Amino acid sequence: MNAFTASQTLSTPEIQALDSAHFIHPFTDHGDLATRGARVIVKSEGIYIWDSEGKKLLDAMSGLWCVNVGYGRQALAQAAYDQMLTLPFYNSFFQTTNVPAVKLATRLAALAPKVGDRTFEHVFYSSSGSESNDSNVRMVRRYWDLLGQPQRKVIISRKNAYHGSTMAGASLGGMSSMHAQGDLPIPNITHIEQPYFFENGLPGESADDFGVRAAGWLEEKILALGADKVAAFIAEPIQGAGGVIIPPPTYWPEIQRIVDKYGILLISDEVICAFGRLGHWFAYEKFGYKPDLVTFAKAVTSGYIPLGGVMVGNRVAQVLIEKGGEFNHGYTYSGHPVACAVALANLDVMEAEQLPQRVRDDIGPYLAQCFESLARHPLVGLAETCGFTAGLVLVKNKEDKTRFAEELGVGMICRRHCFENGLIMRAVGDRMIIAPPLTMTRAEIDEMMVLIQQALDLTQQELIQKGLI
Ligand code: PXG
Repeated sequence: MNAFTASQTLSTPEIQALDSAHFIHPFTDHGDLATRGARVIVKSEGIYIWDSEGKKLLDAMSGLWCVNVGYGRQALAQAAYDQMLTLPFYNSFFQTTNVPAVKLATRLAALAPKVGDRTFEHVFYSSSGSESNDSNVRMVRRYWDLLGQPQRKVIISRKNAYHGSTMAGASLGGMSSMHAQGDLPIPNITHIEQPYFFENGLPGESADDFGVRAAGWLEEKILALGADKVAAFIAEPIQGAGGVIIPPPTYWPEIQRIVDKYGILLISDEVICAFGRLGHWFAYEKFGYKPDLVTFAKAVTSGYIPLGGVMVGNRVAQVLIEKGGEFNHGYTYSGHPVACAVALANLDVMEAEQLPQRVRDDIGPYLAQCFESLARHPLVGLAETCGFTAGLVLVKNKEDKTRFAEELGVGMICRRHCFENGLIMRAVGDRMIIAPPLTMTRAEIDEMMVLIQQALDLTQQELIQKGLI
């Protein structure tokens, strides 16, 4: 294909051919993509996106758990424009700082609630969730070195967790398909089983009992390793990419008891769960636990520009700052002024429209009610919500909850019907999940529910035609 000018209009097949020739996508089988051509997304507004063929889609995944304030917000674009003209970039390495980074750190410190004796007065910036979790590994190791316990190196995580895609992020994550490529995890990272009651609960066991038992796997692992070798435990408040896995209410209090007992650090990876998704600015508040480090990214700017970071709690900050000397870690874009300016505008919108409260008191409970009705669908074995995210499990037999064979790819069939019918919903195996913009009205939720219901009906029809149910 010849070179083209930036303003030249390209047809969809031309874009697809160039995409296939030059763009390596994340997590993509390119041989397969080349045969069908990538879907080209060209514009957006509110809760909708449009592809290059003019197809309108209701985006129930907020981009990728990002666009909490919805698409098309002038204030965020204006903040980026103004900041680019004033100071598009300067680093914060050599005893310099910039105004948006300072304002945002102050603002985030004010938004992160104090729990017990934990306060969050400090922020470390990166540009993504993955980088933030790499920083967490560096900070945790530095913390224990400074306290004279360098043997405390092991970080415990969970299977089916997602903590990013860099070497440390993918190692912390518990996705076996990622570990299988590239000799992961790196040393001193280990995983326990996830708190997934639907899959791992025993016959007759209550969800509450399961929650305590699942947290107990952490204590077993600590004892097997030797408590003096364990540096930290990292977990998502609810697992997002793993399929919106919501732990029973007894899980987090028991985890807190265990980390306290052995003095290990607790990292709450809130890349998906913070900024209103679960009805609070930060999700640890909802579950009432006391993290030492809180990872954030995505919705801090509603995805309008890359920004991530870590809220550093007082326990770690005191050691790093008071005993630390120079911490030899940081990124060119730590505290990027444009990203921080957009984040400030985004937080203004969230505050003005009270989005966390809206999720907690209005649209979250309404979504829960809608999902209760969805649970009656013959294909649905479980439907659950937490704040403004939800998951449902497609089952072959509703009575005994028999699952479909994995190779049938029933989740992907449902996802195809969603797309063809104008809805973006994500499939994680046979768990169908959503995390829509927090600006959705009740009428828009109703519209989404109709599309979900239709996709389930169409999936059911296809499975009947194929003789699979
Ligand atoms: N932690 C958590 C909890 C995440 O969800 C990351 C870290 C990594 O963030 P970055 O910005 O480096 O991508 C994430 C990212 C999915 C999906 O399919 C989810 C994520 C990323 C890509 C796909 O649900 N979450």
